[in-house]
Formats: sequence, C-alpha cells, structure tokens
Amino acid sequence: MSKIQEVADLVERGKGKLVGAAVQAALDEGCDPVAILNEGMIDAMAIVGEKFKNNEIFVPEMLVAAKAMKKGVEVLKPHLASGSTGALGKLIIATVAGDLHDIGKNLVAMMIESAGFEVIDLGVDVSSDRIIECYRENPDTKIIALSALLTTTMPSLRDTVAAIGEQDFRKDIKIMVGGAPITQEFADEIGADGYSEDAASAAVLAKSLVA
Ligand code: B1M
Repeated sequence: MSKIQEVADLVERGKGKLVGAAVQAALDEGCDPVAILNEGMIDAMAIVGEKFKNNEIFVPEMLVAAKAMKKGVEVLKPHLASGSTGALGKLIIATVAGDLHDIGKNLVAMMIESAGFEVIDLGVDVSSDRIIECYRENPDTKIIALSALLTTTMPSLRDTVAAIGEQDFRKDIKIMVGGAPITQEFADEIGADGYSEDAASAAVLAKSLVA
C-alpha cells in the first residue's frame, strides 16, 4: 500500500490517533501535500459518504472519520498554507444555520488565509444575526463567505444571503458561497456575488472579488 493509500485507509476507518503519523510519513517520502489532501483525505471522505448513503456505516463512523481527517489536516496545514499577511483585508466565513459540517469550510478558510486575507471564522450552525453582528464589529470586512453541505440547509443559505441583502452594508461587501450541493446557478439565483467548487478556487475567487 502506498503512503497516500495508508492515509486514506486510516481516515476511512476513523483512526485519528494514527493519521498524523501516516501523513508525516507520506510527506517524508516526498509525496505532494495537495495529493495527500485530495487522494488521501477528500477521496476517503467521499467513500465514507457513499458507505453512509448505502447504510453500511452510520453517523458515529462518519464523525470519527471526520475527526481523523482533521488530525491529518493539522499535520498537513503548514505544507499547504504559506504565511498569511492579512493584506487583502478581512473575510468572515461560516457554515450556515442548521449545518454542522466544517471540514470543507476549514479548508476554504485555510486557503483564503494563505492567499492573504485576515479570516474571521465563526464556525458551524451560524445564524444570519450572528454574521451581521460580526460585520458590525468588523465594518472593514470585504467578503462574507458561506458554506452549506446539505440539500436541507440550502434554504438556510438562501435566507442568510437575503438577510445580509437587507443590510445597509450590502453594497460594501461581496458574498461568496460554496459546498457540495451548491451550484453556480443556485448562487446566482440567491444573489451571491461568487461561487466556487473547491478550496483552491475559493481563494482565487476571493482575490478576484476584491481586485
Ligand atoms: Co454528513 N452528510 N450528515 N456528516 N457528511 C454528507 C454531506 C452526505 C453527502 C453523506 C451522504 O449521504 N452521502 C449527506 C448529505 C446528503 C444531502 O444533503 N443530499 C450527509 C448527511 C445526510 C448528514 C446528516 C443529516 C446525517 C444524519 O444525521 N442522519 C447529518 C446532518 C448534521 C447537520 O449538519 N445538521 C450529518 C452529520 C455529519 C457528521 C457531523 C457526522 C460529519 C461532519 C463532521 C464535521 O464536518 N466536523 C459528517 C460527514 C463527515 C459527512 C461526509 C462523509 C464528509 C463531509 C466532508 O467533510 N467532506 C459527507 C459525504 C461527502 O462529502 N461525500 C456527508 C470533505 C470536505 C473536504 O468536502 O465539505 O464538500 P466538502 O468541502 C469541499 C467543497 O464542498 C468546497 O470546498 C471544500 C474543499 O474542496 N466547499 C466550499 C465547501 N464549503 C465551501 C465554501 C466556499 C467554496 C467552496 O465558499 C464560501
């Protein structure tokens, strides 16, 4: 088994205590950090999701796999993200109300920070009121970035964009959205300024929105 496959196997089986060392071993062998992330972790989570859909595993197994991936990302982070300067301004990021998924949002936050933004991460299950309050505390914010992973929280994403849309500061900021069920079409429909499919393109998008 290759070192990257070992990482994938441990993530899939939720072996959080072993994943960090396996990621380090893959790095030591010269594996590309992006390949470790994509093939070792994101692909493994896709398999976990498929197994959940097919009733082969249940929520607890999904949760331990997520925790294992987070351990791996901790080791990988310095190799993926360069030192941030915050020079491009502030960006508020959150997973919308009702949604507890944060791995994708955390990767997006990491890449955007690495691109030069000061990221304020409000976490998961965040109400539109909290996001608006955070903007009021940080009126120099340039972008609000919203993540949603469930088809059932797409309406929450819509409501959040609408609530921000009613604020006097809407014209001063850009809103970008993403997450597995989100499409460019949906982003346009709810009035977001940008959509991106993955963490790397989210960083490119964020930069283009403030250019
Ligand atoms: Co959940 N879950 N989950 N889950 N979970 C999915 C999303 C699911 C697809 C699994 C499946 O059925 N195949 C399914 C959703 C189905 C649907 O909506 N159609 C699902 C379900 C049903 C549920 C529950 C309802 C299960 C239940 O309780 N019966 C429940 C809901 C809880 C809630 O949120 N209210 C639930 C719970 C959980 C756990 C808590 C156990 C755990 C999350 C733990 C955590 O995040 N801390 C979990 C997990 C781990 C998953 C899967 C297996 C993995 C998610 C993940 O981290 N992927 C997932 C299956 C899958 O994704 N295939 C699944 C890796 C991550 C890097 O990818 O998050 O897509 P992703 O992020 C990507 C892009 O989407 C994008 O960039 C990221 C990096 O490339 N992106 C953005 C994300 N945000 C962005 C923002 C941007 C731009 C790009 O701009 C702002």
